[in-house]
Amino acid sequence: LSLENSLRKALERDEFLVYYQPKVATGTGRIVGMEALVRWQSSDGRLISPLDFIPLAEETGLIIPLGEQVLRKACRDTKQWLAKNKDLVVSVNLSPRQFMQENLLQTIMDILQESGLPPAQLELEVTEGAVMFNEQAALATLHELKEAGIRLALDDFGTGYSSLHFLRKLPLNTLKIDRAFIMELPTDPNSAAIATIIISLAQALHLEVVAEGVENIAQLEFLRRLDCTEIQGYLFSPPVPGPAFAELLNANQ
Ligand code: G
Ligand code: G
Ligand code: MN
Ligand code: NA
Repeated sequence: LSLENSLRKALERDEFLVYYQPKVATGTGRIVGMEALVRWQSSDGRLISPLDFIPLAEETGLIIPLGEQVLRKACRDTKQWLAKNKDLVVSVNLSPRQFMQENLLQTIMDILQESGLPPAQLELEVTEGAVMFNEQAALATLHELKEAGIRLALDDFGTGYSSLHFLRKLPLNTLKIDRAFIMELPTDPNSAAIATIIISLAQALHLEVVAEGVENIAQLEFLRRLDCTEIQGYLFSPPVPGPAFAELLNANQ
C-alpha cells in the first residue's frame, strides 16, 4: 500500500489525533493558549510524526481534508476548555496549500459556528512561504480572516525570508520566533543578538511574540528579561493528548 493510499484510509478511519502544546505567559507561568499539532495513530498503534506525512499530504492535496479534521477537533476541544480558562487561544497551523484554498474563510467560519468557538479564540499560524506564493491573494485572505475576528500568527520567523515587507503588510497579531534562535540562548552571542532584535521588532510593531522551543531555565530567564510575551517548549510541556492538556489546565488555575 502506498503512503498516499494509507493516508486516505487513515482519514476515513479517523486515525489523526490532535496533540496540544501549551503556550505560557513568560511573566506569570499562566497557560494562555496552545498549539494544535497533528499525529497519526496508525492501525498498529504507532504514533507517526507530521514530518513523515504532512509533505505528502501537501503534495497530494490530502492536506485539505486533513487540515479540516485538525481544525474541527481543535475548535471542539478548545470550546470545552473555555470553561477552565475563558481567554484560551488555540493556534492551528495552516499549510501553503490550505492557505491558497478557494473557500478557506467559509470553511473556517462553518467550523467555528458548528463548534461554538468564538473567532477570537482561534489563531492561525502561517509561514512567509505560504504568503510569498501569491502575495496579493494571500493579503486579501489574511484581511478577510482578520476582519472575521480570527487571530493571525507568523510562524517560524527568522528561518524563511524574514522579510520586513511582510511584517509591514500582513495584519498579524503574533510573531513566533523559530526554535533555531532559542536553542543556543543565552550563551551564543549571535543567537542572543538576533532574539533580542526580533523581540524588540515585535514590540515596536505592537505584536505579541512567542519564543518556540524553550527547553531550560537559562533560556526562560533571558526571554523574561527581554519581555518576550509568551514561551512554548519542553521546559513547560511537550505536545500532549487532549485529556493530558485538560489536566495541565486544571493544575494551572
Ligand atoms: O509536533 P511536531 O514538532 O512533530 O511537528 C512537526 C511539524 O509538523 C511542525 O513544523 C508543524 O508545524 C507541522 N505540523 C504539525 N501539525 C500540523 C498541522 O495540523 N497542519 C500543518 N500544516 N502542519 C502541522
Ligand atoms: O509549527 P512548528 O514548525 O513551529 O512546530 C513546532 C514543532 O516544535 C513541533 O514539532 C513541536 O513538537 C516541536 N517542539 C516544541 N517544543 C520544543 C522544544 O522545546 N524542543 C524541541 N526540540 N522541539 C520542540
Ligand atoms: Mn507552528
Ligand atoms: Na515554528
